[in-house]
Amino acid sequence: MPVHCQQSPVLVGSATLATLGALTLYFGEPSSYGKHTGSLATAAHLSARAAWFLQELPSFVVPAGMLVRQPRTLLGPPETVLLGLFCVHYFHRTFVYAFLNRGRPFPIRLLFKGSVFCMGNGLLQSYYLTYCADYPAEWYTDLRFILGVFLFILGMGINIHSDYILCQLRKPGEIIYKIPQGGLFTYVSGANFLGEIIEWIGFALATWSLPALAFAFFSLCFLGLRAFHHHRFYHKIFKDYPKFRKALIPFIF
Ligand code: NDX
Repeated sequence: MPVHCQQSPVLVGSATLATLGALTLYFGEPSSYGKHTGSLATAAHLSARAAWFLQELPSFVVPAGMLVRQPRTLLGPPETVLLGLFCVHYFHRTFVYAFLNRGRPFPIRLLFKGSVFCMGNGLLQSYYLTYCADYPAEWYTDLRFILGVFLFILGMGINIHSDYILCQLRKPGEIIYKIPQGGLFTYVSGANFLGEIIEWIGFALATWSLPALAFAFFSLCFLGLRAFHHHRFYHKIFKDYPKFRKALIPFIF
């Protein structure tokens, strides 16, 4: 049976994402995984690799499932290409990043919440692009699409490079923290987060859609706050932490 675009789930989903972003900022507490994990003795947890794989998997499976049902042409309509970009990000996050990760064990309670979040967001973005978006053929030459895709690719490059630097800091089995060096870490403590924020702002521009704007806003709130907490953590534990380095935005903040 053909599915038709329903505006209300799109509006409710986007408003929920934006509200979660605003609540994250309002409470101002870091999510308690990684550097901000509480006592590992009291909470049930899973290895970081398994946790990131399981948590991010729905963000790939849901849109990829919708993508394979689209008609296959060399360069499909813009909505298919944009959904493809979303899948590329989450393919890397699920099948590559998760297995490079040498992080501390991840609390199962947060893993469950993270999976629900990834499922909801994957469904929202792919539902919108599959059933609601209707771009004209000229969208490929529209400045919003061109600049948005450029920012998406730039942000993804920064994010992957920075995450790779972080994942290489430890030898297998180590759980200590070191000062990240190189790439955008020269300028900011949250280089990987800055890359991801640029990526989703680019995606919002290229799709010109409410769900993508809401996700960019959520990422800005969640990752911006996380960058701020990481920066504070580094200053607390490293007396020789580079003074010049900012939290998220080079030279500014
Ligand atoms: N996952 C997005 N909130 C999150 C999981 C948790 O993809 O209920 C948001 C995502 C979820 C969260 C997700 C949504 C909100 C939730 C939350 C749980 C509770 C919360 C559901 C879904 C919630 C309310 C109440 C509002 C509803 O040991 P370690 O882990 O610290 O090791 C780290 C290592 N490392 C170092 N090693 C040595 N020396 C150092 N100095 C090191 N610094 C770091 O590097 C890790 O192994 C690795 C990376 O660590 P870190 O802390 O820099 O990044 P991390 O936060 O783990 O993110 C990893 C990547 C990164 O590229 C980031 O941009 C992306 O994932 N990400 C992460 C979170 C959300 C997100 C993207 C997005 O919103 N777009």
